[in-house]
Amino acid sequence: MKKEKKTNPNTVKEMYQHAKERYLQFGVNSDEAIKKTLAVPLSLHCWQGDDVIGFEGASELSGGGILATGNYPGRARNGDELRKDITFAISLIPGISRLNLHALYAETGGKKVERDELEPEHFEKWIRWAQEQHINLDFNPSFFSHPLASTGYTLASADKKIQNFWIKHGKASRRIAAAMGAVQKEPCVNNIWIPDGSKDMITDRSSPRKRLEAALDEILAEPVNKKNIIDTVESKLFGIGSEAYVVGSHEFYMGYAVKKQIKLCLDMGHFHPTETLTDKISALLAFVPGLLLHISRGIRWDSDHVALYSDDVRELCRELHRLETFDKVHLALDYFDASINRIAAWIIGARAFRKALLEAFLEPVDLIREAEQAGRPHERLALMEEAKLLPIAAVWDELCLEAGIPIGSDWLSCVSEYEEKELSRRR
Ligand code: RNT
Ligand code: ZN
Repeated sequence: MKKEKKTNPNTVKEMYQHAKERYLQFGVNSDEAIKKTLAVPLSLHCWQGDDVIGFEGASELSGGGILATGNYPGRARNGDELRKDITFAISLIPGISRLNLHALYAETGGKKVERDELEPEHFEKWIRWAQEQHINLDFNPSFFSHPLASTGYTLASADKKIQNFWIKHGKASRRIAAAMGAVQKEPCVNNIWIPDGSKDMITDRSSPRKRLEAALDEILAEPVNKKNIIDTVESKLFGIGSEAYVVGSHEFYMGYAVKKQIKLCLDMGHFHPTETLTDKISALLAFVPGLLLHISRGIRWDSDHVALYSDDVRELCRELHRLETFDKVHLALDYFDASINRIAAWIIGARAFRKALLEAFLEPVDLIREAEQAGRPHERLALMEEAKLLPIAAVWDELCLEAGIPIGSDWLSCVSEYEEKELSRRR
């Protein structure tokens, strides 16, 4: 028998009162934790809505060492559909959302505009939508899915013509990001990630890196109003087709970000499997002005599975809270799964991240620190363990209720309805 599944708000309220008391025993104010959780901005990646295809007329994501697999029906095919989907997804995600755009998502009104000639006007519709929705935008130049990226090298290319094209694209993207930042309340984060690398051994690992450094220097030399844009650079361990060598490795960009005093982007899927971002945050913040974190899930060869309420994400949020560093760290989702309902994929990842944040703000960190400082490591460990089983679920439900978002799995029926009414018509 199928049971009525809708959550009763009165039950949520009642459960929350008990949970609140329980947290108070640990010295934690859960009302405050809810407020803090809702206030942290999370940038949703536009590219989950269409499998990183964009609006240039391509039929699939190509090259760049990244891959979207699956053919779940209902992919957004143009700006209007994508905006509709994102607006809908955001209505089921609690807290402040931003939107992260790629240059591929320019709308040029049917006219072919090369990437090195893109202008803010090609993002007019996005900018207007963002203002209507009271959402801030972030941006990324797109160095993949393009004939001039087919050699596997873009900014690090030895071919001057190719390299120059991408430098111009990098500059154009910064102008676009700065224009977005100028009309919104907060700066636009502009993240540079390039796929450059080699499938097999190469003898000269140095020259491409020198070329990349020079190209980045040139891009960043372009004058823009620093109040409107935050520059970040993203490293990678390996990609499909760049298994043996990646020009923009972690060490490369760490050095570069320190040299230029810009922010560094760390993607959860771009490190060795036993390496986590958690331990890198405080080390890097000693030397760079801030970080952008791409929330993702690596699995085997793929760095881009839907993010979950996983140990990695939970540890990361706890660390951010313990360091009280939300002013320096920007957070964004980055994954693409074309094998499941794409809107659900956004919601699953975003809600998972928010849950992890809530858990972090609910941690009895003062008690744990006290034990640590008093030299009672067994108590520290015990408290960390006890904290895991505190009634976070009741607080999460209350958070959703306060945010006016469906509680528990109630959002699933909204997605089914949207699928039936909207997505199923996209054949
Ligand atoms: C690729 C990087 C990069 C991309 C997006 C599409 O491995 O993670 O951030 O996923 O720019
Ligand atoms: Zn990334």
